[in-house]
Amino acid sequence: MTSQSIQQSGPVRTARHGDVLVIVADSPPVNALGAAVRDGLEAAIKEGVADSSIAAMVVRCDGRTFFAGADISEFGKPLRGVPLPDLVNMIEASPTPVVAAIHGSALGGGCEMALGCHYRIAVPSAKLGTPEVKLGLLPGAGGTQRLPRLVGTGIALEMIVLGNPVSAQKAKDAGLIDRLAGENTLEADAIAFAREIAGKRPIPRVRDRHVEADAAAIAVFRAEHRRKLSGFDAPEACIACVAAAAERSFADGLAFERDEFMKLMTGTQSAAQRHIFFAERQAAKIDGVDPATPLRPIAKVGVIGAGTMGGGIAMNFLSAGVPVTIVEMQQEALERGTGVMRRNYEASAAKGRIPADAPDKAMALLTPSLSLDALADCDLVIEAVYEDMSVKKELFGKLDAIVKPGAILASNTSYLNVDEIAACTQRPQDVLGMHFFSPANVMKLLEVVRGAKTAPDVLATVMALAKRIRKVAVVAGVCHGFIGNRMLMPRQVEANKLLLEGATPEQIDRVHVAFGMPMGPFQMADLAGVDIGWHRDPTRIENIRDALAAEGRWGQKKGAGFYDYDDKRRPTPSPRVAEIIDGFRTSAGTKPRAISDGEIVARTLYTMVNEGALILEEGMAQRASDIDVVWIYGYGWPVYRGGPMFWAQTEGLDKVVAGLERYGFPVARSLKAAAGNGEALK
Ligand code: TC6
Repeated sequence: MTSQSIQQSGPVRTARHGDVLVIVADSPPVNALGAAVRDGLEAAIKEGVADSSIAAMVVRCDGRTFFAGADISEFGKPLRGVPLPDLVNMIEASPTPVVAAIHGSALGGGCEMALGCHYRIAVPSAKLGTPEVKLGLLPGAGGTQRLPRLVGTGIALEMIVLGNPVSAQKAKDAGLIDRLAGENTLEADAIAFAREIAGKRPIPRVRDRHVEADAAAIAVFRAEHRRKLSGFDAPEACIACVAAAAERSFADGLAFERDEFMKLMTGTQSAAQRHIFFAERQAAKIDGVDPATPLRPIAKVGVIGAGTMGGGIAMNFLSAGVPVTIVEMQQEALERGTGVMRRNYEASAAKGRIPADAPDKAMALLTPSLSLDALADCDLVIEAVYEDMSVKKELFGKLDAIVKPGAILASNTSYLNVDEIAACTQRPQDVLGMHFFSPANVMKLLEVVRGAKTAPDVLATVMALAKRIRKVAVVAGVCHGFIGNRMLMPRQVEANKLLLEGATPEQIDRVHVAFGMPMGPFQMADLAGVDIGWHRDPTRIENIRDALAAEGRWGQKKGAGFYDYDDKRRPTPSPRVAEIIDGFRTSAGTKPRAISDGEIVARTLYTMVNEGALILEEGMAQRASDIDVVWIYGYGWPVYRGGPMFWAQTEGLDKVVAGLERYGFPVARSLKAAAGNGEALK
């Protein structure tokens, strides 16, 4: 039946299809449930309820997705319009049945809205989820009370506490949706479904259901995910709410959920996690480059070097369906490298992370070669060879003569001057840095290094490509170590000085781990290899690291580094390392003193913030939040602290400045000014 009249209330309109009222929200880009949408929905539901000729209602969205959640940009601001929990309750209480018709993603408040509806139908490609926990929150519009009642404690824990969405099929199997629609016939199928259920009584309401308490499932879940969730406040609150769904009445459960939600909403963790949500999306925007800049097509990629880095880089593209030509100097190295890639894929398939046929599919897109000439028709070539300027210069000179005009040439250097590399070509406008982090097929961060002459469309193309290969990319300027490694340097220098002054590797690492870092500087050195960057002359011992390297204490791989390791790679403090450190103290005439944890924080973490401020002053990062993104995605900075620049803000910039001054560091001008004015670093 065709629609008879259309009513519009802000971003929400209604259309009558006989006795079914179809309510359509249209609020690009993702139909977030902002005040105008909520008010429009409330008005539309009221319209349907008030009209006795309406037997059922359908709620759906225009655009690319069903409601992707509450509008995060409204959080922390005064509430406008009908609150989302009230809207969901009102829909659930409607005497006229409501069907949620889902495409794209029903996330967070969007999923909770669907739970308030009486029936749910979704296209097969749809996803449903409650990712609030990733924003340091919980599903605070009744989601923690309704979801367990509908799908049981086990699946509710997975969805609410881990924040992972489920496919429409899984949702159907779990009872979260009632029916699958045709991929392209959602509205028609939803209307037909609405007619089918229109007369059914009683109207099914999730609030009326009961879920059995399942303490065992909660205990197992907690134990299984303890490590992953440690340090975060929201997961525990989510678990408590899921437990409450079984233990309390619906009304009490809702009240409990509200209290827990408000505690999280007003805490620093959620503020940090929401900051990162927007920071990540902001990072994709390039200052001074028109977002409409036409991009260069990238259909084929070349990678030079089939070592750990080159192989990992190549895998990103293969996994995204982009053919790769990989070049090595020797047949043996080429075979070893491609063998490692295949084994990595197979290990992922064995763990069920990728489909069983994915390794063959990916590897079929790979062309191994011993000749640079094989790169002639690539649209992008990424060099991942030994970190040596003369080697890179020679290589880029050769590439310039081989690779087709218009192709982009990228270096994976971690420190070297991209402008100097670009100058070895006739096309410096086509050259930039693509600094991947190891393991390159896993780590999400990509620093895209903009050279002095890099063309805007080259930069824009690589930033867009990063999204295609599911990286979080950040634009960096040309400076030693770019953003991340440059900030690592003062931390490293201070950590080593602290050892000489009286701290132990264990103490410094403990402070960093307690802060939330996955490991401390010395644990990291042992994992990466104490010999990395070592001059390889065992007679030249200038610092503790040289002494360890000279003794073959190269870290975990040798069973000894800053720590001793057993055969299961479990670390214990090393008496030998203590002896070595003592030796350095004696020869420097240093009397060890007790070092406080606070001093370690100031000297290893405040100094990073200071370096970040310098990076901003020099224009080497576009914005402070980009620096935060680098540290979250490249170095495991705890997301609930929002990255170093955000954390400095929560710590108090004046405290950071005072700490730096106390230990004699020259404070960056911008940091001092921001602290003085009570402003944020931008
Ligand atoms: C919640 O629901 C709490 C409920 C309890 C209440 C009591 N709000 O990611 P994209 C913006 S908490 C505001 O690039 P995609 C985003 O910033 C929420 N804005 O797109 C970006 O803006 P820009 C729970 C939002 O296609 C633009 O939309 N929900 C929101 O790669 C495009 O985003 C979530 O956590 C929002 N909720 O991915 C879901 N969502 O263009 C969060 C997006 O100005 N969203 N924006 O930079 C997502 O996961 C993804 O956006 C996506 C689409 C999967 C929906």
